[in-house]
Amino acid sequence: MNPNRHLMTIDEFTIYQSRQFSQSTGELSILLRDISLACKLINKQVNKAGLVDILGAHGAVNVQGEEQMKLDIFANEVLINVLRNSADCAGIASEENDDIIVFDDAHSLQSKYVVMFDPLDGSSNIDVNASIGTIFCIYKRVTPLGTPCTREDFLQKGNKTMAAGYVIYGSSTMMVYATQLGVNGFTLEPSIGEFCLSHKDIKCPVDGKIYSVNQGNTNKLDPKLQSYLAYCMENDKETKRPYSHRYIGSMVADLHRTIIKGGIFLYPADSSNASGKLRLLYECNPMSYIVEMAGGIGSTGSQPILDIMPTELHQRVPIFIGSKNMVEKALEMIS
Ligand code: AHM
Repeated sequence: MNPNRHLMTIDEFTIYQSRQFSQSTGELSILLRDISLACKLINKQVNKAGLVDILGAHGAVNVQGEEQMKLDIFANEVLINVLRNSADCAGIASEENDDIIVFDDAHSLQSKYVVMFDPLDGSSNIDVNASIGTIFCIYKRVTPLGTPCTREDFLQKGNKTMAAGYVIYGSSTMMVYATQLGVNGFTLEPSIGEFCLSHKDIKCPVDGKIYSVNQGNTNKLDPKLQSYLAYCMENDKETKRPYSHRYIGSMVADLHRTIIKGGIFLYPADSSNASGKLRLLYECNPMSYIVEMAGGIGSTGSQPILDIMPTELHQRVPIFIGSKNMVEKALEMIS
């Protein structure tokens, strides 16, 4: 192996970025390193899913009334345990837990960050070997250091995000994370067990040709939304329609494609789900932060996702997200 390697690991990259700020304490870099460690452990288990008796419903039902798979529980526990041992995490909120978990040992009480995550998104895809992912975001707490963190630290607007990211367990495993400095992607190099910089300064194309939605829900949508979907399918040479339709049913996978190739992803409200299906804190906020840092848009249809003041840990919101021009067109048609 050439010792003058060109590979840059995620740790080297976060250290390089934090050196650009004289006030940086390196705590955010440590948290990102810990999350990447947890995701490597999850990845290992995801890769083995077909081999061991870990597939299938675990029988428990999560707070949204959905059946949990064993891998969801595993991923949740790994993230909680790694972050509990982290030097810089005051507490967590997870899509799989009713309430926040406070880390109240003497060291964690002094930590200034809290972390929210969806440990394994798109879990209905596990059985069929399609891509799934982990989504996370990091906030600076608002309660005083030295005290236990509270719900107030988690119920912050998305525009207060310090860093957000996802890991996609797909044909290769990749971690993408965003800070105010931009969005970068790291592919897991299995031979050294490190995420290495592979997609520098990711920008979401301003336009695209793919729309991503559960089209089976069309009859439950309001007429304006139905017209928008009809518009996506219409023949128009000038606007290069019809668009292609792609929908895996795994937000991380559908949005990863949207960010890289351009497009729009939507999960609107419908007659069965007045607020849509996806969760503000664990899915919509982190994904909107990443997409917006890459130059795209994340909206509920009537306001930017990142401007919502959350009132509940498990709040759901409708979402329209992706390439700037495509989302703007959708918003124009549904307003
Ligand atoms: P899950 O993690 O229980 O599978 O649910 C979350 C997923 C998102 O990843 C995805 O975008 C959406 O739910 C799919 O929902 P639907 O099957 O209603 O289209």
